[in-house]
Amino acid sequence: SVVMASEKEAALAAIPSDSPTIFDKIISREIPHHVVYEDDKVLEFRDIRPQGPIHILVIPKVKDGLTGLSKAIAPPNPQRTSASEESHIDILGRLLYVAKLVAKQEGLDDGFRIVINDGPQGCQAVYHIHVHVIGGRQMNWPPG
Ligand code: IU
Repeated sequence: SVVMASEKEAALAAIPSDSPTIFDKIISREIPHHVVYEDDKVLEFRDIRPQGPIHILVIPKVKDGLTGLSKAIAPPNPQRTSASEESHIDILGRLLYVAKLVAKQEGLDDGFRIVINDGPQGCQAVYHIHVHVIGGRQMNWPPG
């Protein structure tokens, strides 16, 4: 695959679709990543391009059409995409709950940042919903 200069470039080049992503290969252990938490529904692993001393991604093991938080289609190549629906409320809540568990596990007692990038303008590069947990340094506002 192409090495992208920045996450923004990767996000703008990504085509939103419901196809399998690299995260499926992380779930199946086809591509090794540093897993920090796993249960029957959720996997958490260290981001390969950490934006802080701690940077963990929280993903559902079964995507179930949940490419991202909202629908995002990139013309002129709109493949089918799905988006969060009421049936996803349980997994959406679980992602935040286990994000908090791992933040505690990582010793982020003074706080941390939770991010969900959504769609091209939100800088989403991988269309398998994921929650970023970033910590270990002072955050700023507004985000870039
Ligand atoms: P985004 O919210 O879709 O932009 O986040 C995708 C993240 O996935 C990004 O922070 C990447 O560094 C990270 N990542 C990864 O950890 N391992 C990979 O093999 C790939 C991306 I590709």
